[in-house]
Amino acid sequence: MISRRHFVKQTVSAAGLIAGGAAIAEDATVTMPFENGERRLVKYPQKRPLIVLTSRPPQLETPFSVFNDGVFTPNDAFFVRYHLANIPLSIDPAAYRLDVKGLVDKPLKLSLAELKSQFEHVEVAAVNQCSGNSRGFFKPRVGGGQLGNGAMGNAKWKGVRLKDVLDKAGVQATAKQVVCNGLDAAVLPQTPDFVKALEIDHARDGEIVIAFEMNGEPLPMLNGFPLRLVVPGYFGTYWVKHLNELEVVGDTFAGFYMATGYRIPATPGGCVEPGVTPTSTVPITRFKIRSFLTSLEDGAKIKSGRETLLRGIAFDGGHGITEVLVSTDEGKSWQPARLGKDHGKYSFREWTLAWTPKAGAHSIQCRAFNRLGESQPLEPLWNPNGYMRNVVETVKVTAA
Ligand SMILES: Nc1nc2c(c(=O)[nH]1)N[C@H]1C(S)=C(S)[C@@H](COP(=O)(O)O)O[C@H]1N2
Ligand SMILES: [Mo]
Repeated sequence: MISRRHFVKQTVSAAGLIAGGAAIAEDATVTMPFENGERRLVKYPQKRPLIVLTSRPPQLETPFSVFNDGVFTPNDAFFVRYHLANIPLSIDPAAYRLDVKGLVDKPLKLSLAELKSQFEHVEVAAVNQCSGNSRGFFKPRVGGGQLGNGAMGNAKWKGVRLKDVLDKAGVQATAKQVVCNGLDAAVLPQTPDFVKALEIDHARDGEIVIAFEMNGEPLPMLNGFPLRLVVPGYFGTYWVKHLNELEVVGDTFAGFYMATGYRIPATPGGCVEPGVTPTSTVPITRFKIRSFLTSLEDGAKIKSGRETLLRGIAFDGGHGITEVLVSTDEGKSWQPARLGKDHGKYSFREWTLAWTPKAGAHSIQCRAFNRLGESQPLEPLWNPNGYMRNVVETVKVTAA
C-alpha cells in the first residue's frame, strides 16, 4: 500500500504533462452540515482545492458556492469520483485506442485522431451527477460516501456520437447491451473492475456522446482524459472515464456495478420506507428533478428591508425545467422565479427572484417542475443506498 502522501506526490509528478506542477494546500478544512462532516480541501492536478471524501481513490466534491458563480461548472472545480485506486496518472494520447468489439460486423480499434476525424462532432450541455450526491443528508443515515450537494456539475461536452461509432462497426441483430470499460483497474485481482452496460437502444439513440472536450478544453485527467462517455440525463455511474473498450453483447451484462452496485428498489420512485430492505431492485437510470438556492448559504445573515436577488439552479433527467417556485415563508406561499437562458434540457437552468426580507428568521425553499409536470417531494424519500435525493431543500437565513 502506498501512503496518501506518496500517492499525491506521484499524481503531481505525473502531472508534469497535465498541469504546471500543483501546490497542495493541506491546511484548509470545511464542515458539512451533517454528522462527521469535517473535510479537508486539497488541490489535485488541474483542480482548485476541492473537498476530499477519500484520497485513494480520489473522491472530490465541489464546494457548493461554485454553483452560484455560473450555470457551467469550471473544469478545475468539477467533482471527481473513482471506485478503484489504480487510476491512470498519465496517458500517451498517441498510443491510446478505443476498441469496439463483440457482436459487430467490423471490430474497430480507433486512435484519437481517427475518432476525431471520422465522425461528426457534437456538443451537449449536460449535468453529471453522482447517484449518491447529497447522501450525507439521508435520515436514517445510510452507508457509502457521506456526500454533500457537490457531487454534481454542469458542462458543455464535445465529442462524437456513440451511435455513429457503433454504426460504423455494424451492430448485429442479436445485440442486447453495450458493455463499457475504462483504463482504471483494481489494485487486487479479486476486486471487480468498474464496468457499465447500456441497453442497445439507449446506446444507439444518438444522444450519448464519447466526449474528448469539456467546456472547450481537453478533459481533465481526473474527469476521464482522453475520452469519456456522456450519458445525458443519466446518473454519473454510466459516464465511464478513460473509455477504451466497447463490447456489444447478446445478453444482460452481470458485472458487479450493474448486477449488485448502483441498483434502486423496484418500486415507483425507487424508494422504500426508511430501514426497509427492498425485495427486488433494478439498475439506477435517470436523475430525478432537483433545484437549489445557490446565492445564500444556510445560516447566512442578510440585510432586512433591502432587495436581494435570490438565485439558484434546477435540472431534471432530460424532460426540461418549465417552472421554479420559491417560498420564503416555510412553504405557506410560493412565487414563480424567473428562468435564465435555456442551454438545453440536460443542462442546469438558472433561476432568479427578487426578494425584500423583513427583519427576522426566514426559511427559503425552491421547487422545480418539468415538462411532464413532475416536481420535488416536500418530505425526503429514502432508499438503502442513499441515491437520488431530491427533496425540496430548506435554507435558513436571518435578516436584520
Ligand atoms: N473509469 C471510471 N469511470 C467512472 C467511474 C469510475 O470509477 N471509473 N465512476 C463513475 C461515477 S459513479 C461517477 S458519479 C462519474 C463521476 O464523474 P467525474 O469523476 O468526472 O465527476 O464517473 C463515472 N465514471
Ligand atoms: Mo457515482
